[in-house]
Amino acid sequence: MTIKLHQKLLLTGAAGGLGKVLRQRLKENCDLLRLSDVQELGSAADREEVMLADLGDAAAVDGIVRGVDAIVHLGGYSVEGPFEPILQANIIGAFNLYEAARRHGVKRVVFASSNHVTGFYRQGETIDASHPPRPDGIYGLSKAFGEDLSRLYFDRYGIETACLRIGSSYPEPKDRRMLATWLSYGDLHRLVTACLTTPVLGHTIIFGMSDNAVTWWDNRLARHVGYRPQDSSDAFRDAMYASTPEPDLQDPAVQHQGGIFVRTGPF
Ligand code: NAI
Ligand code: 15L
Repeated sequence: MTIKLHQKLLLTGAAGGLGKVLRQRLKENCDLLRLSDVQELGSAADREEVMLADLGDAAAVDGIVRGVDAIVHLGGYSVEGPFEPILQANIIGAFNLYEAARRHGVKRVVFASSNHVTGFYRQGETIDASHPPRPDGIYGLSKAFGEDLSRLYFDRYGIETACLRIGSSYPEPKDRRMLATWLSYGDLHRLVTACLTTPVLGHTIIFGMSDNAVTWWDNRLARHVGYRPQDSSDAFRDAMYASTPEPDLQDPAVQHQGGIFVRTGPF
């Protein structure tokens, strides 16, 4: 993947699990990769810039956005938790980012949303981007805000966004649920690259999953993105079934797509 549509790319959340993965790979997609996080990022390597910023700090966010062509926004509170830090990082942080993008003329954003925007759908249902959000907690709600915010900034200002409803992106699936939700790191990079390079992105919601045999999500409304997963959780299936107990079908975490998130949280 060597298409270079963007000269200067901003990667937020660069110190996180997925940020570290994309830090290496996204250099193929740009001339200069600006890395940002509230945590230490180490020194800048060749074709990198490092700028620390708290997403809740509007002036700091303005600084990291100034001068870039596109943004991959991974930064934020990434699990269920108390309202205040989620408010700062995911809600105020997303607002600060889009306001800065508007001021500085950035035209494309890839936003790490989450499957927890729709976590209260049942595991026996197949949903697509036209299904209404059913957040499974404060975290999912904050990502639903980010999706709506990005739609507003597309409708008013023409800033294109791909909202990636990422399933579970890890080296391999960790439990039975993740056989359906798994997104390999290779497919994560393919997905982000497709969103950065497709000629017309518009405002798109796309589920971030590999080519898993069992799936609850249908990406038919995002074909224009041109994302083709090349990995699959299927190779992990037999070992997963052999090493994990039969699920309790009365457990809400087993019944719903969001898994344990549907019964985790501060309330
Ligand atoms: P992570 O928690 O490892 O990384 C998030 C990064 O955001 C951290 O480095 C953290 O320091 C930074 N951050 C948090 N609050 C911040 C603030 N106020 N200002 C600046 N930076 C801040 O999460 P991970 O797994 O790398 O996920 C990346 C993104 O993808 C997150 O937005 C997460 O919600 C989303 N996502 C990840 C999934 C996964 O399977 N890993 C699944 C669904 C969504
Ligand atoms: C997410 O949104 C979280 O960031 C990640 O930690 C995983 O728990 C993932 O969803 C999932 O649903 O497996």
